[in-house]
Amino acid sequence: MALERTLSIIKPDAVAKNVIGEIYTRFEKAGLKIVASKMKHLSRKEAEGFYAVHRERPFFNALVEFMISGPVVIQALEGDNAVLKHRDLMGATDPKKAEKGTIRADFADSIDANAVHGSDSLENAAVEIAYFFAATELCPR
Ligand code: RTP
Ligand code: MG
Repeated sequence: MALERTLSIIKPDAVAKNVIGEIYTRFEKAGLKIVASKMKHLSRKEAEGFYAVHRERPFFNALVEFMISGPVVIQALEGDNAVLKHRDLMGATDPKKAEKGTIRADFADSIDANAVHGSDSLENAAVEIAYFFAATELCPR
């Protein structure tokens, strides 16, 4: 098993629903450690930069508007197979297609307001963690 880190964001809809703790508990119960954490209201520039790979997609503007509609909680998670493990906990992008018991099935309302973000590869995880956290803000245990 490979020890990995991944970037996780609790999106504005889930923060508004007051389920930060419930989502953190799922990470911890799955063996993922929170090694960095911050709450932040993203600027438009920050959200656009974070989702730059989706710039040409039809949903880009809606995605950015949604991500800046309220504060988010951003964390780096560490554990065995953290990238895939976290994606499994999240469930499919569209909550209607997400497996029962996943975060999106339980807390998301739509494909736009879908509760959480998670890095989709180890390579992207490193880039996304560095986008939000300085190396000195990571606290491996
Ligand atoms: P995320 O990046 O947020 O973890 O989500 P994901 O990998 O499951 O999905 P991705 O394809 O990376 O898309 C990023 C976010 O854009 C919104 N989206 N809307 N209307 C649409 O067809 C559509 N497709 C994607 C979702 O909010 C998705 O989380
Ligand atoms: Mg994605």
